[in-house]
Amino acid sequence: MTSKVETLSPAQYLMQLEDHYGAHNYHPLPVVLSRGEGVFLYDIDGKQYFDFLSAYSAVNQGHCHPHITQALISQAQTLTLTSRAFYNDQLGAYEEYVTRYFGYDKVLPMNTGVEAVETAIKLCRKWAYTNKGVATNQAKIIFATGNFHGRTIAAISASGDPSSTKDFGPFVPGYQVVPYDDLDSLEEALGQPNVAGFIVEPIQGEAGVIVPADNYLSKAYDLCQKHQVLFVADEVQTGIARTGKLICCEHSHVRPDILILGKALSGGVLPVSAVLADDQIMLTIKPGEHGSTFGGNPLACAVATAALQVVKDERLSENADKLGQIFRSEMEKLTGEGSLVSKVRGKGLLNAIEIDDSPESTTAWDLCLALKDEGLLAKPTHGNIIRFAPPLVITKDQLDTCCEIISHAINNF
Ligand code: IF1
Repeated sequence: MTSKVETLSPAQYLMQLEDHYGAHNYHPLPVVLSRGEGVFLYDIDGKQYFDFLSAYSAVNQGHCHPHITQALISQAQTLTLTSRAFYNDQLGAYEEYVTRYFGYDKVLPMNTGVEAVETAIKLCRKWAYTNKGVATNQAKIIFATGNFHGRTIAAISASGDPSSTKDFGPFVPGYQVVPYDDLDSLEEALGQPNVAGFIVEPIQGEAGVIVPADNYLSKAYDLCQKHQVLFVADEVQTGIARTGKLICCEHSHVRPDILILGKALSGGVLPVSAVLADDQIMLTIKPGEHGSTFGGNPLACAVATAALQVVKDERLSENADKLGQIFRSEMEKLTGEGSLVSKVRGKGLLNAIEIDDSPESTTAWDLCLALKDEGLLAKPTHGNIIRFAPPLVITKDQLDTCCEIISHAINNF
C-alpha cells in the first residue's frame, strides 16, 4: 500500500513543525510571519498585513524601528551581559534616563512583565514589614477581578480566570481580590489591617479592554493614601504611550507609588521590564535580596533608551490619542440594531469591539480569519471580544484603510 505523501506548503510545514516539536500552550491564528516593518507584518509568502495586535502592545514603536535596531546592533557588538556582580557603562546612564523620563527616584530593572509584577509584590511586602510595621508574613495585597498580571504562580494566584489557574494550585497566600471599578469594595478591603498594596491595571487588557469609570483610579489612589497602602499600577500593556498618554494613569492625574512597565519599554526587541518607585519604597530592598541574571543588562539598557527616545521624538502619545478617537468613532458606526458589533471601548490606540454573540461562539475568531484574508491581523480575547492595537506609528491614512478593512469584513460577515 503506498502512503499518500502529503505535499505541504511552506507555511503548513512550519505550522506542523511547531505542532510537533513545540508545547501546545498557544492557539495561533494560521499565519506564518517572517518579516516586520513599521505597522506591517509579512508572511512567508510575502503577503502584507496591518499588525493590529502589536504583540499585545509590545511593538508600539513599529516593527524593526531603525533607531532601536541600530542601538541593538551597536551594543550587541560591544558588551551584552556582565551580570550585576560588576558595574558597567550602560546601566547607570539608563537608570538616570528612565527615572527622569517617568519621574521617580529609582528603577529596579527586570526582563519580563511578570518579573516586574513579582518585583512589585515583593516591594509591597518588604515596605509593609519595614515601614508600615505589618507583622512578618501577614502582609495582604489587593487585586481586582478580571486581572491579568502574567503567567507565574505568584501572578496567577491573583487570577479568577480558570484558563490561567486550573490545575496550577496551590496558590500564593496573602491575596484578596475585589471587584474592578468598585470603590466601595476596595475601601472595605483597604480598611483591613496588614494591607501592603493594591495592584491594578489602569485598563484591563486581557479582560477585554475594560475601561473603568473616569474617577476610579484617582479615587482608588486617594483611598490607598488614606489607608497607607501602596497604589501599584501594572502598565505593562497600557504604558509607553499606548493609551494616548505616556502612562495610562496620567489620564487620571495619578502618580502610582510603584509603576510597572514592560513590553514596549524595549519596542518589542528584547524582554525589558522595569519597576519605578521613590527611595522610601525602593530602598527597602537591600543588596542581595532581589535581582535577575539579565536584569538591567547593557544590551537592554541601550535598547530601552532608544525605544523611549522614539516615543518622545515621534510624539507617539499624541498620535495614539488623536488616531484612537478617530478609530473609535469609525467603529461606533458599526454598532446598532442587528449589528454584529455590540460595544466599542478603549483609550488611545488600545481598543476593542465586542461581538454580539456568546463568548463560546467562534464568531470573533472567524471574523479575525476574515480580517487576516483582507490583510489585517488581530486576535480575539475572551471569546467574543476583538482587541485592536496597532503600532503607535500608524498614520491617519493607514488607519483609514484599516477602518475600511474592518468595516468591510464586518458588513460582509
Ligand atoms: C501571553 C495576555 C495581554 C500584561 C499585564 C503583566 C503581563 C502582561 C497587564 C506579563 C502580559 C501578555 C502575555 C502574553 C499575551 C499578553 C496578554 F493575553 F496574555 F493577557 F497583553 F493581554 N501585566 N501580557 O498584559 O508580561 O511576563 O508576558 O512580559 O502570555 O501570551 P510578560
